[in-house]
Amino acid sequence: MNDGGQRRYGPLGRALVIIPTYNEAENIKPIVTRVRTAVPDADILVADDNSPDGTGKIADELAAADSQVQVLHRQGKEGLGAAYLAGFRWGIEHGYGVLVEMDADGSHQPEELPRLLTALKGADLVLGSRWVPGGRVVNWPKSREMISRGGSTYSRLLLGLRTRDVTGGYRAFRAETLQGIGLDEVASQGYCFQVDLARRTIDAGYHVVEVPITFVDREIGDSKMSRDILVEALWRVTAWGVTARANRVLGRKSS
Ligand SMILES: Nc1nc2c(ncn2[C@@H]2O[C@H](COP(=O)(O)OP(=O)(O)OP(=O)(O)O)[C@@H](O)[C@H]2O)c(=O)[nH]1
Ligand SMILES: [Mg+2]
Repeated sequence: MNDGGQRRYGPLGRALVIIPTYNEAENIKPIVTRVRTAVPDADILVADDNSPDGTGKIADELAAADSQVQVLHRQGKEGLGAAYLAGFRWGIEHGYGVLVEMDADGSHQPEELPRLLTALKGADLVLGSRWVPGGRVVNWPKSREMISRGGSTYSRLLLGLRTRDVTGGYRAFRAETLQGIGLDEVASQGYCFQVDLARRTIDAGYHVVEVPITFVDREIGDSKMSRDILVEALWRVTAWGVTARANRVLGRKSS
């Protein structure tokens, strides 16, 4: 992570809040309403993976009533990472300067987004962070907190990152940052998608800033966290760490 140094940052441009959804029928309307109230200038893209509970249809109704809400319908459940990649591409094609990641379940509070966007004026990527002073989690079972903290610590140590919260999914990217980190090569799907984007951004020398957030556990709907997602995260992070070390020993630049 560099410190931003003397760099000058260009104006932010229009912001697109990307909300991936899979079976979030009860959550989608409240979250869209909250985002529209908290950041009236930002547009919203719901990226729905053909949710069986009809989330996509509700999103269509919200879009029909509000020109600042759009829906990207995808064929079927392909994971959070694939939904974000499709959302990023859509946003970049449509000329947005800022791409925001936000869960649909209320864990990421839209009311905190103005603080993230203000920090992005002097950064390439802003991470909403639970593990910096001022950040916290509310109503999270101890087991989930342990997994998340452990995942962040393991990733940080193995990948040599100084960032505290590398697994969180409340983030604001400048479009140029996403264009500069090789999105076409990102294959991670679940939880480790966030680690993957963070490490690529940091390794590419971009300036990353953490802003404390209060993360609230979902109250409605089912978690998509699964054993498969955790296993994917563990093996991918381990493989990246081992490859980077091997490349260092062999004197090659890590990819
Ligand atoms: N489009 C799409 N969205 C997904 C998929 N998996 C999860 N999501 C969405 O991604 C966001 C994060 O998923 P969550 O299930 O909340 O995952 P989590 O925050 O790790 O787990 P909990 O908060 O404990 O439920 C939510 O908005 C989900 O609806 C998927 O395969 N496709
Ligand atoms: Mg969640």
